[in-house]
Amino acid sequence: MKITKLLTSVATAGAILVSGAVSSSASAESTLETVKKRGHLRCQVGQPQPGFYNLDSKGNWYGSDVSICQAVAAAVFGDKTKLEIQSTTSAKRFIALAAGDSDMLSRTATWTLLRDSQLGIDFTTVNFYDGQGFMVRKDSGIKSAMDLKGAKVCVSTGTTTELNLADFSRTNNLNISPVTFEDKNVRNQTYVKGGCDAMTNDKSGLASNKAAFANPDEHMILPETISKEPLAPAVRHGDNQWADIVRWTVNVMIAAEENGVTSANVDDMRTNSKNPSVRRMLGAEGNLNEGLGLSKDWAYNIIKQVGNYGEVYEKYMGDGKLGIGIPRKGSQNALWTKGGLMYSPPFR
Ligand SMILES: N[C@@H](CCC(=O)N[C@@H](CS)C(=O)NCC(=O)O)C(=O)O
Repeated sequence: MKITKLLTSVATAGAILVSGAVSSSASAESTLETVKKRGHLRCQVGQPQPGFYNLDSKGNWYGSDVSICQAVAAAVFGDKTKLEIQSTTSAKRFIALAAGDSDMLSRTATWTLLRDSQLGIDFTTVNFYDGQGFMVRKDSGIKSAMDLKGAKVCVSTGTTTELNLADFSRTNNLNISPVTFEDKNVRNQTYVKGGCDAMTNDKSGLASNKAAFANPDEHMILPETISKEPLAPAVRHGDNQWADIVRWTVNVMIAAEENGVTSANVDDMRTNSKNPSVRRMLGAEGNLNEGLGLSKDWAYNIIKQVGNYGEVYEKYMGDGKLGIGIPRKGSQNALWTKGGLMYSPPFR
């Protein structure tokens, strides 16, 4: 009988209340079995915002983090639409995942030691390297984060953002007053209406928030990056096979880009590629699918239905019609072959 911690209250990285314990036996149904029986994947994202997770006029979700949800559904069911998206605030996300409301979380969550080891969840692999920044109104005259002495700064609660802001203020003797919000829409409105001198968030989040403002040109993101925010999909602690499925789904998207496999050419690649690694990944040879408990065409389905990492980045994070214009070239989110940090372990 294995004992796992059940968390009833989580204050991101502050006080963690661990109440009692629940037992789970080795014979308990695996997440993969539960998901298959249910007939769809439950995937948690954040409150709608451009780039990561957003809603179209028909109520359909799209975005880079939504694409990871779709990719896991494609891997498990061969159908990216076998998916229920759940939208949760930053403050509630980890409790909801640990409690079993969703099968995975794909929503701008920073991988930290405390979250990985004390909240009943596990991070899989980084799908976006970010860092925290500040946004101000252009007419404020503020040009640097060091100008924020005594400033009121709008920030979401239950985030690393809130904690980093306190560290930054203390380290630099800035005496910043945080103004905290659970609902990011109220946070944004308060900032836009002048209730705060600045707003802080992951820089990609700031670009996303700014893109959704009525007058984005009136705002600017300050040059400083005050933290490391490796954003990674997470799963509930204790089911290694399920963690492998989510981790290798992201790896497929990265490896596909590295090897020039796209949603447009994946059929041709599966039949004609001479690259052994690509052949193994696409199930044309070998049995790499078996340990994951997935069919031979799991990776093919991900790429065919969702696309590789670069395709998804361009569409939602880059200069695509729905994108939020975050340059990838020269950034940490470029492939390792182009000087970035996006790197998949080998398909063998
Ligand atoms: N990466 C940070 C920030 C989390 C976060 O989701 N921040 C932004 C998104 S970039 C936000 O506006 N969150 C509100 C929401 O989506 O509900 C963390 O993991 O704590």
